Amino acid sequence: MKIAILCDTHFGARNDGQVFLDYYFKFFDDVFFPACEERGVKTVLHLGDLMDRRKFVNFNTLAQVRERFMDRLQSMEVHCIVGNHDTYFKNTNEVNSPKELFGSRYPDFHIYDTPVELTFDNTKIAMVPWINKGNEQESIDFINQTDATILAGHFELEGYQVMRGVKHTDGMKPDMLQRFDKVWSGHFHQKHEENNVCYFGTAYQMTFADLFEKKGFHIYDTETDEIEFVPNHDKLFHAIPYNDDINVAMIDFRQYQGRYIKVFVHEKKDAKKFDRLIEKLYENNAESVTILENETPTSENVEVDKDALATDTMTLISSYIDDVFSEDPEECKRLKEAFKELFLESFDL
Ligand SMILES: [Mn+2]
Repeated sequence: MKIAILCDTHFGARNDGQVFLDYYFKFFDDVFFPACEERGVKTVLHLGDLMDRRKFVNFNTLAQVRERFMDRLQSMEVHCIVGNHDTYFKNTNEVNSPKELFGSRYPDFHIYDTPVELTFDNTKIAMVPWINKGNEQESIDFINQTDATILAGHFELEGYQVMRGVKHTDGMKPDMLQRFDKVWSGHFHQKHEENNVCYFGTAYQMTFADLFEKKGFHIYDTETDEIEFVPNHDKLFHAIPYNDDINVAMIDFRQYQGRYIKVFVHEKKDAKKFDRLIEKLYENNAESVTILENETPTSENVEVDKDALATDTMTLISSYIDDVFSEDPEECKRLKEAFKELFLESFDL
């Protein structure tokens, strides 16, 4: 049988922005549901972070998620674990938005806030929701004793990429997951794979940092043990490199409607031509246009380069804490943990 895998849908992201929500649903309308129908997929795994906001829900977002996502999934059996964005408290998964919002309304939408083993044909998959202080031991015991060959979760694993080029320096050690044939995870939003661990990434762009990332979703076939990647080519974020050779008349501006654009200017002697380009973008209702002078779009400058700062910033903070609280190692430890948590939260995974 074929099983579709989703994760990190983050409905309601960017302050419940309608542009984002429409763009997310477009993936489901144009890519996800048609691809599932074509392949006869009747089962879906969701690896956490269904909703974006941890504490509240915007009812306009909720109404649309029901109508344009949940209602359409009703012909399928869905197994959803909770992610860090789905839980109200930091130290327990017990109060979580999927259960509160959708729990009893959708009988075939199963929500797990504790670990579970599921069997599809002859394939056993162990599913582990977000690991926090309260359920850490229980989760580890479960991982150590399950005889499932595939482990799926919302893992924060050391050595994997928080953002492209930035490795997470703390968290769970991947060694303890070595014995599984495959480890599948949500949480880190860039699609990447190393050893037996695969982070699927978000199915669509979430920030400008996704400009050069491959987006889409995956379908696992229990018979062949193979994973198919179904690409989503629709982009919310675009880079336009500008120099005076550009032929404005040849550009199809309709693709930029409702989209976020960064124009990277290399050379601009022909001010008229440049103005025409910018005017055309606004005429075609680009959602946002940002002009960057003397720049080339690279994976480094498409977004403020938080990542290069990442390790350095934490090292800096840590050594400051060490200096100031050198007499109180307990306090040092507590502060470092609190800062790290805040820092990671700023990435909004
Ligand atoms: Mn996430």
